[in-house]
Amino acid sequence: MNRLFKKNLKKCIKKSFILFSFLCISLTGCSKAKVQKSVAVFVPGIIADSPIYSKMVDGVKSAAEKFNLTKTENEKVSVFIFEAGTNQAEWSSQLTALCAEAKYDCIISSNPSLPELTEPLTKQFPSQKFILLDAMKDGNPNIVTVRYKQDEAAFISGYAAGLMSKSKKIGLITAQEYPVMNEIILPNFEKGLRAADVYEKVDFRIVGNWYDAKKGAELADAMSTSGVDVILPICGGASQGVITSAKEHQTMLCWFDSNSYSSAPGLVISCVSSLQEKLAEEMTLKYFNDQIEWGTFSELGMKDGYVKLVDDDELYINTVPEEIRKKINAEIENIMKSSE
Ligand code: RBF
Repeated sequence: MNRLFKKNLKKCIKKSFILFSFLCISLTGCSKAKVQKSVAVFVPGIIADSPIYSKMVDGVKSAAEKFNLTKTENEKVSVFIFEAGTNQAEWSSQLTALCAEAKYDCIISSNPSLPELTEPLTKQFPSQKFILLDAMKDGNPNIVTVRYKQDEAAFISGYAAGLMSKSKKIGLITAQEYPVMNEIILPNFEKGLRAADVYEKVDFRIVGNWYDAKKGAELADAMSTSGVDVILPICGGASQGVITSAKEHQTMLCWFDSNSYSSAPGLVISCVSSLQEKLAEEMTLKYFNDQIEWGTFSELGMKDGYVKLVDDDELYINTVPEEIRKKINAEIENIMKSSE
């Protein structure tokens, strides 16, 4: 009886030991996964010729490099870049596949269509987090969004275009129609024109995609031939065609997202840049340091320093007369004051 008891006790201890070891392994496994954060950057389009995307990628990479500097091998974070391409019909399934891999704790992306694509995924994959830039969505505890005050960028671009135009005919070439374009960028561009006493309707044309430079050039050619002398292109890679056409017709250009004065020296009259690289780096570092306020939405503009007219470039100073630059600066100051 005593021997049987001892034998059972031994068996029991052995089983408990195995169970205990298993628990230890799983717990260290879990805590290791928690320490080593891994993010994926989902580029909804192609990086080339879309500064809003290249800046996002650079910002996230830079955040990981900075974070890893002070970390041990076990704590280092990793970044995976996924360039989804221009077929928007595929983005949803590509995102689902990224979530299903369960390799990336957080997916970082940028453009206003992302909240709609990612919301359903937060139900399907409840631990998946999303940082979405240039987008708006609040109230979902798995998503944080930040967007730029595109109304300010569009207003200043329109104001500069209106002051510089001689024909008082202005064009806007967009890749596609989307709510931020139709409800914010176009109306505020027109508002800027009116502030410069230009009342003619904007010649608004659509490429149909974010890459067709030939179509971009055709639309810009047609505009210039009809008397338009300033064009704002917001069409990603298709803008390259707009630049070629502008050089041919000596048409002036306004620019969004980045400093592009050198792409057509003497013709680019304004570059209103968004500080997407800085924002991407800051948000990614916040994520690595567990400081994100999930479920929130914020909007950043000129006053916050995230939307900026590049006014210290020699090409800007040489192309836009001083009196016009002063008027533009005065409007920027008004914007800063009114957002206090
Ligand atoms: N902007 C780009 O520069 N390149 C793109 O490929 C691009 N793709 C977009 C796709 C969709 C569905 C939407 C709604 C916007 C896209 N944008 C793109 C526009 C971008 O979000 C932003 O409005 C502009 O870059 C102006 O700041």
